[in-house]
Amino acid sequence: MPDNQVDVVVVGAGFAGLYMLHRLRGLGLSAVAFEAGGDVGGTWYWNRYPGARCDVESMQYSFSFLPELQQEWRWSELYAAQPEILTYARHVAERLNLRRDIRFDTRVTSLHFNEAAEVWTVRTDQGDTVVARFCVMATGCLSTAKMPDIPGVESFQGKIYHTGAWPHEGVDFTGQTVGIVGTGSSAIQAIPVIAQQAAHLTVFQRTPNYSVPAWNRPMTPEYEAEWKAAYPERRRQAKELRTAIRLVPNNKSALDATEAERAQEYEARWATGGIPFMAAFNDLILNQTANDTAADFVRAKIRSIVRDPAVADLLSPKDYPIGTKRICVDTDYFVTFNRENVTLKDIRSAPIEGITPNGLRTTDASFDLQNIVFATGFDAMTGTLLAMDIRGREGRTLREAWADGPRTHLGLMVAGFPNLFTITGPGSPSVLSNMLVSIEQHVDWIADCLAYLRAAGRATIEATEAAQDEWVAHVREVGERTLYPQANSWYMGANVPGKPRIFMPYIGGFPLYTRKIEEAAAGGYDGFRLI
Ligand code: N01
Repeated sequence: MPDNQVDVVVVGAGFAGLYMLHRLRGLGLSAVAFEAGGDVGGTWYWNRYPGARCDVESMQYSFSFLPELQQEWRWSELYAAQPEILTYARHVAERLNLRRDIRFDTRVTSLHFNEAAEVWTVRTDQGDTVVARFCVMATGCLSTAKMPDIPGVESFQGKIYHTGAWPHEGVDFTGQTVGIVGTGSSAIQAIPVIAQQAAHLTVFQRTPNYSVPAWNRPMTPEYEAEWKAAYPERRRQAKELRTAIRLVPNNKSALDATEAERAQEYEARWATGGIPFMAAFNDLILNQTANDTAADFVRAKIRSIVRDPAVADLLSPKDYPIGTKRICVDTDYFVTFNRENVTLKDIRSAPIEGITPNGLRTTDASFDLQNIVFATGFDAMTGTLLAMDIRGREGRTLREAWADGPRTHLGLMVAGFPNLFTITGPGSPSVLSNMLVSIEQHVDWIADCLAYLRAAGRATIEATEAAQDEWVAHVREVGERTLYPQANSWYMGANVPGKPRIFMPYIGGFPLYTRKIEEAAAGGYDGFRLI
């Protein structure tokens, strides 16, 4: 093929892009991946803030497709820190010899479908123009960092950082004053570490978050051996659960338990820590009264850890159900507020007015700061896709197609955009699941689909409008049966002004979703038009 023609363009070289490239090679298809970063790793390339680590256990937050890889690789901690996960991604790229097909420091700017030739023309900010039959968007769900629009930023004489685009050389806050804006998962990990370094840390909090301890610890040889001996079985068990994370669910309603039983269950889960806390009962995200019991438990824990009752009260979420914003998992978060050098500032009652040359001003006070860290999150799930000029049939843009919120069929394809696939797209379990499991699932589905098209002599595949309408309605209906829509979360697009307020991921659970996408494929790609 000429240099500028490939079978498949992959956008992104995080875990999704890496595995996609590997599968494409196996199919004998030519492919090139474009990656905006200077190396592989995606999320783990950009999010280098102090304390960054995964909150899914490493034995599970890892690829399963290569049995030798999962046997050989050794994680040093229960929850690996960012540098180790990045090293793992690099190892995968090298072991599978993937780098030769990746163009780094290259951002895709546009993808246009040519209806006559049935190909995509892909352009990049480095001047590349590549023609491909298929495009796979391996662009991640949390890859467009969101800086709030605060007046005066340009006047600030100190340093400004965003957790999602942290300097590679690291930052030394020793002896300095630091302000951090935001109290989501990123901030909750960064705050305890920055507090140990900085002379003084001020935390600007708009909405408090529920957080459960990680109890992170070094990996023991016994725990590692136990997992490795049973890997295939444990991976299979994980896929039978809603989140595709292997944990022990309790199939009982919180309301069928006595107060003492509830207390015992929550205490036990607090003591083991992490995301499994939300599996304490089967109705925590479905029933407000059930949810209140878990929320009350966490609020009581906050009161028991934080010495100043006024600070504890401020740190206690009150106006949304637990778990409806992503549950946070921390190491020493609440106890950090007992430190002399940490101040919590409530910016719900006194919002930030502006950044000044020397710091930050709220409606009721001024703060002298040498550094401001924005831990303000991402334009999640759609931001990265919509930042590119994607045009399908009749020149229709993805922006137009998604003007009222993202619309996909099965989170895998968009009607009107033939041969363009999304990995962990909106409308799939994605961010509600173990991302590595969902990534492998989508990559395998797409690879199998491409093999099918070739065998069947078809040039294009496209979601039908009718199937997409039905799927979008189903995703919405299932979402509305839960408590999720009650929170101003990034799941709902609520953190980006003007973004349609829609619950974007699919909450039907990994097993049900698996059944649906497998049935579609087995039925000759039901809900898709093959030409
Ligand atoms: O972002 P967030 P994140 N003025 O959107 C506040 C994954 N993750 O980077 O809630 C003032 O959750 C905002 O306040 P509010 C995980 O899925 C995983 O922390 O909108 N404040 C909120 O407190 C996670 O959910 C891991 O009122 C503003 C914070 O900034 C997702 O990434 C680690 C503001 C943003 O929280 C995103 O997490 C890290 C403004 N203008 C992240 N705008 C692990 O695996 C926003 N905020 C452990």
